Amino acid sequence: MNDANVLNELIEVGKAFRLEGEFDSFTLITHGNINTTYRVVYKKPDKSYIFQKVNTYVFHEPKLIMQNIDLVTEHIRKKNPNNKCLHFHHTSDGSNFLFTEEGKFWRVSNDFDSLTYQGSSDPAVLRQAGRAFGEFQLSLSDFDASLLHDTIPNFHNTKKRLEGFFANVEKDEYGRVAEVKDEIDFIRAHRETASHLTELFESGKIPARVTHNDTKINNVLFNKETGEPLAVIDLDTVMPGLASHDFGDAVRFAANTAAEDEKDLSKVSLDLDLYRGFAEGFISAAAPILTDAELETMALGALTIAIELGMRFLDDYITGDKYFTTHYEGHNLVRARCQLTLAADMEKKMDQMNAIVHETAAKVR
Ligand code: GN1
Ligand code: MG
Repeated sequence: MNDANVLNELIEVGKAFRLEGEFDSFTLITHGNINTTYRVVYKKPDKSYIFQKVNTYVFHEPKLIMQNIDLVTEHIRKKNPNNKCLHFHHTSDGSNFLFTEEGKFWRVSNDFDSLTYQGSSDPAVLRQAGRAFGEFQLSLSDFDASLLHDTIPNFHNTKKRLEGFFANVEKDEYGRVAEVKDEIDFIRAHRETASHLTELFESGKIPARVTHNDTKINNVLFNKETGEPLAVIDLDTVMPGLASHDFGDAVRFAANTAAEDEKDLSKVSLDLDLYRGFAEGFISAAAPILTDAELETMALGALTIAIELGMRFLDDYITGDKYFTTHYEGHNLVRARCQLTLAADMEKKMDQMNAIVHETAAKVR
C-alpha cells in the first residue's frame, strides 16, 4: 500500500475513534513481527496516538483479544492506581476497536512519552525490564485465569508445536526442507529437552499462571528521567502460561549479544551479565509467588523458548512465510539460525544460568 493510501486509511480510522484535533503526520513502527503499527500525530491540540492494525491471520478472533486486554488492564489499574496503563479509545458505538467492511481490525491507544529499548548492553536496564515483567506477573497472580480467552491455543506448548513442525517437514510443501537439514537435525536432537517444560506442566509440577507470553524488552515503556518501568505493553498474548516462559522469552531476546535476526552467527551468544541483570529484576519482583519448582525451570525456560522460536521461524520458512512479517527473502531462515545458535550457546551455559537464578533467589527470599 502506498503512503497516500495509508494516510487516507489512518485519517478515516482517526475519525471513527473520534480523536480530537487535526491529523498531522504518521510514522510506521517497524519492530513488530505480527501487527502493523503507526505513531500518528495530531495538532490543535498536539497529541500522538498509536494506531494498530491487528493481524487477523494470526489472531482469528481479535475482538476476544480486546476483551482480554480490558480485563487485565482493569485488574492492574485497580491494584496499582499510580501506574500508567494502556488506554484504548472507543468508537461511537462504544467499542474499543474498529472492524472495517474490508475485514481490517484497528485499535487506537494513547502514546506515552517514554523510552523504549530494542536491546541494551547495560545490565541495569535489563534489571528494570525484569522488574517490569516480574511485577506484571505478581499483579496478575490473583487474576481469575478462567476469564481469559485462549486467543492462540497452545501458544507456548512446545511439545505440540514440535509435532506440528515435524508434520510440516514431512509435507515439505515449498520444497525448502533439503536446504535446512542441519537446522531440522538440531531441533530433532533437542526435541526431548524442549518438551521437558511442557511435561513438567502437564504432570502438575509447576503451576499455570497468567503470563504475558511476549516479553521482549521493547514491550516495556520506561520513564525517560528515572529509567524505571512505566508500563508493559503488547498484551495480545496474555493467556495462561508458565512463569519461566516469560522469563525465558525475555532473556532469549534481551540477553542475546546480537539482534534476533543477526546474520553473522559468530556474534550470537547469551551474555551472562545481562542474564543476571534480568534475573535479579524478575525474581526479586515475583519472589512472593514463585515456587522452588518454578525457579528450577527459569533457565530451562530460556533454552526452551530459544529452541521453540527457532523452530517457529523455521516452520514459517518451510511453509511459505505466511505468519511472521518478513523484510527480505529468507528472513525467517536467518531468524531461525540465530535462535538455534543462541540455544546451542545457552545449553553450554545452563549450569551458570541455573546458578545465577539460585544466587538471586537466595538473596531475595
Ligand atoms: C511476534 O510481533 P511481536 O514482536 O509482538 C510473536 C512472538 C515472537 C516474536 C519474535 C503473536 O511478536 O511470539 O516471540 O514475534 N507474536 C505472536 O520476535 O506470534
Ligand atoms: Mg507481541
